[in-house]
Amino acid sequence: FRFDRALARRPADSAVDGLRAVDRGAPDMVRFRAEHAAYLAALEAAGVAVEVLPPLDGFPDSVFMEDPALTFPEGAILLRPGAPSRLGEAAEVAAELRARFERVLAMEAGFAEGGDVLVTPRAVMIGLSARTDARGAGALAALLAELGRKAEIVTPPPGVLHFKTACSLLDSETVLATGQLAGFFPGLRVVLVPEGEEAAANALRVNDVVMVGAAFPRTAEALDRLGYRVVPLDVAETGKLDAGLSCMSLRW
Ligand code: CIR
Repeated sequence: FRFDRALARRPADSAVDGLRAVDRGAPDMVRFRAEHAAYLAALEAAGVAVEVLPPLDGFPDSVFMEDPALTFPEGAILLRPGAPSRLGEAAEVAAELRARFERVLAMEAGFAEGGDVLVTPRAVMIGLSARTDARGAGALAALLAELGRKAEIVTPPPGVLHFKTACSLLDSETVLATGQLAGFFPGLRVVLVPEGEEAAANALRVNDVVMVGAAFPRTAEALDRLGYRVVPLDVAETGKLDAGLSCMSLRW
């Protein structure tokens, strides 16, 4: 969770057509852009140098940079998003990563999205989902091994979009998770999000702060009591596209 750099992409006007499991209306683009800008400012305030790429109108979900690639200080991996409308996002980010990393590996089989990948000190956890299949998870595990990272493939219960929709890393020993993932993290301390605030589990630890959705005061209070420095961020419009705080940047 220590990061020096991040890469983000401005929301395209086409984000109103972004994928969502339940249609609660299109995001209001003025507010969505404001949420995105506040998020980038919070990353900068946390000590991260953020580079922002121009919007890609042909890819409504391309603001969610986390899904088509993985980044580590030692190299990057181009993924194969399982949503057909998002598969082409990997090619769009390829040159950007090659300009910033000496090693850029690329998946060639199956499907995997970055939202299904939780980096913990013990292993890089890959959750199977409607977007990440067993073949893709296996291919990704092999690429992670090339970067010297151990992978662990897990099968979360169905119903959440991505593994990290329901969990996030709080520090090297602690994970924030919904009750349904309580048993998934042997060797780590698990802080459960309060009932009714399940969406708060997509928090984002960056350097000394934990960014949490502003609509989740009980989660913020619980984390504050545990000694974390909480930065609440409005993600109301972002949430209409089933996305949260981890989704909007690649970090390394
Ligand atoms: C999608 O369905 O792909 C986007 N609307 C949301 C992606 C959220 N990304 C993430 O959780 N990593």
